[in-house]
Amino acid sequence: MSLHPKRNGASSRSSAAPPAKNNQDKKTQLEACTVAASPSLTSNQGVPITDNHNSLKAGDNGPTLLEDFILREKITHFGHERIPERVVNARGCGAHGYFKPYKSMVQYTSAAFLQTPDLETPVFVRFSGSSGSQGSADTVRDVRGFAVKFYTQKGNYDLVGNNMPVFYIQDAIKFPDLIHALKPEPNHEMPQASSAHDTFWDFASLVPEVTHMLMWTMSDRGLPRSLRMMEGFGVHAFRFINARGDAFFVKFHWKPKLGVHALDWDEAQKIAGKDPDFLRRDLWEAIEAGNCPEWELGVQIVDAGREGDLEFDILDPTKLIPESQVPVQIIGKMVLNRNAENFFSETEQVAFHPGNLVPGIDFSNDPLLQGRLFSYTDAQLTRLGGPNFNEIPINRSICPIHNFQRGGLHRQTINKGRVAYEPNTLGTGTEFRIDGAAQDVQPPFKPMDASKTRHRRASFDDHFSQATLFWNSQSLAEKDHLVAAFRFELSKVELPEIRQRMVDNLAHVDLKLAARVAASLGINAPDPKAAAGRLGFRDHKTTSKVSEEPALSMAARPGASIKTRKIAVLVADGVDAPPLRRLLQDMAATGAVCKLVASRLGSVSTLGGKQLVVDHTFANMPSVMFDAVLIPGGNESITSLCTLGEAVHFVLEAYKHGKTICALNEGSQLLATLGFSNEKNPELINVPTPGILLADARKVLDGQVTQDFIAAIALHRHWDRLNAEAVPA
Ligand code: HDE
Repeated sequence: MSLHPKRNGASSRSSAAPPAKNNQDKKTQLEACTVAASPSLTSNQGVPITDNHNSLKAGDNGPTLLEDFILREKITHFGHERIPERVVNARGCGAHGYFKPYKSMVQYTSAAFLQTPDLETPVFVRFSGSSGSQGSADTVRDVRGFAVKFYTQKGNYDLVGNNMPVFYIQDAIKFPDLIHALKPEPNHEMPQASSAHDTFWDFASLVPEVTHMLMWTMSDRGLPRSLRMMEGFGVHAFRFINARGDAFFVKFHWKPKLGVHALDWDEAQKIAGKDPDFLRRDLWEAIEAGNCPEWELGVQIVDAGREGDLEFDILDPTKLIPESQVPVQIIGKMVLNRNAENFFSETEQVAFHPGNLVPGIDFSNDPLLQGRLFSYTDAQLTRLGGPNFNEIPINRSICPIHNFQRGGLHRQTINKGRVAYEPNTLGTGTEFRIDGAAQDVQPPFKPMDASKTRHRRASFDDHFSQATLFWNSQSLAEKDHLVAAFRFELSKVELPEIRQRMVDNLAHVDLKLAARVAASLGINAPDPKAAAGRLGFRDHKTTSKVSEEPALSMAARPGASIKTRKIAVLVADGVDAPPLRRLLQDMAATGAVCKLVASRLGSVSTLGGKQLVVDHTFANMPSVMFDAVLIPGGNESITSLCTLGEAVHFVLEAYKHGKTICALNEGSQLLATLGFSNEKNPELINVPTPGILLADARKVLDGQVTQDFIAAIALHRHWDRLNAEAVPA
């Protein structure tokens, strides 16, 4: 029997037996759905497919025929659609954009993309959570990956960093242990994307070098409000090398233009259920709306040879360089302005590698970085199925590839000629030669006279002083959040001895911190001496030149703009529209995004008898999806909102999460449950409560309400609210 596709589908059957009438009708409907101009469906061999709804069978009621190559091809491809997810950082999202320097860095580096302010270098960025699987929720407590691929004229440069400036461990050999302890426990594969379980804290309490990083992950940095509001760090010391061969240590920083902001832990957990895609959706929507996120690239530069002036080892990745000691120079800007077209082809297949460097940038001997240099290519070989993953479009450099590497799984390039080696005399003159003149400038290699050793440098033994620096630099509210996070995580640990070991370690960061954490855990008060005797414990505290560092606190730098911030406007029939319209206009002018939320979709009628279109319901967009709340006036509207549990809960929750709430006239009645009602508690109306604005609608016209509202939202959250924990939401 011929396998010609024209005769392989419904048409061949139709020649044998006329199809039933309802089949014909179905076909006509389906054909009508097809856009006339679109190219016809084909198999992977380019063969037209005439029926994509019915497999080839022996008669209408018969078995499916193995010869149906259209069916086999489709099902086979489907069965192989997944590739192994990344061992760590499996859940991610990405976007395209560009990087542009503000100034030439020629003094420090010969990196071509940093030589002139006019040059735009395309980039692709992938943000990720590190502990969860591909399908885990976005807002879990975690360190976030911040990986940037620069497609420079001298080849691809990858800056594969995180949103925290330090890492858990000092040596790559501990990475598999760390990740095994962090990931779901191997017997029952629980919990997903969470460090709140015994194995993680067992490891953490036995390896005190993780303590500084724990302070970061347990802080609000572990709960970014948006990927667009997150710092990025290269973590390790790298090296800049200029055209003369001078070397400098460099630490990289990304500073978001929108400020650095976090979610509340209760909020983050709720979002994980309400919208597990919260962070990737936020990034996607911002770029689609033309609100392109921007980061500035900063560098801390230390002359090679002067690193001894720091009181810690610059090669130790559990340490940061305080910004007040070595200021961050801002050298350029990155803008993300285009979403990926296809998640799999781009975001999933992108392959980063901290060893993808360009001339002018080099690694350091940081033992964690050295291990990474091996791991990434090795991981891609399995994940992307062979050594040619550099040919996948998202991984291709923009400059031509010239070398004699050949073959391998999935090779795309058709290399011509008989010569695949160098040097040769058999070539035709078109093959590639080493261009001596273009050789990288390298700093003079220092002779190495060393014995093989597995010894760790004594200068790596200070495990606590920067954790203390971090703690000292936090605001009161940030300290409260840290304590609450440690309590939450450790309360999930079943074995009391692990909890005890951990708080004994924390006593070396700060005794008060440790005592506060221990207080809710049903264990003894922390005992620093008990920690000191344990295996692996080092406490070679250095005297820090810096005791507090403002740059480590998010609260110290709230940021001024409310661009892209989401404001929920709670409405029902009878809403007082004129002041609301004016306020909406003013807010839109600042770049904030206002959405009308009601009990049902459609529209609500205003006091004046007009209609206002509703964007969301209380159920589909709860308060955790917004940054602030506006409650317009209107007696009828407020009376019905006050009797609606969803609306009352919305406001209570927003209060609890420190969000700005502005109520116009009668709108304040919805705050009655919190004691802000002008009717129930007239004396409270003038009590200033951070971020609660009770406004006279007449004042909207003179712009005062808008100004106050904007100023309050710009503070991001009002963490210092009284009794927030007493609010039942
Ligand atoms: Fe990674 N890391 N890592 N890592 N890492 C991977 O690469 C590894 C480390 C980071 O969006 C893997 O392709 C080792 C530090 C990011 O595609 C793997 C060590 C930092 C991403 C790997 C580290 C990172 C990864 C997983 C200890 C911050 C996601 C599959 C020596 C500076 C990149 C893969 C993306 C991904 C290994 C430590 C950042 C297994 C062995 C420190 C952002 O190769």
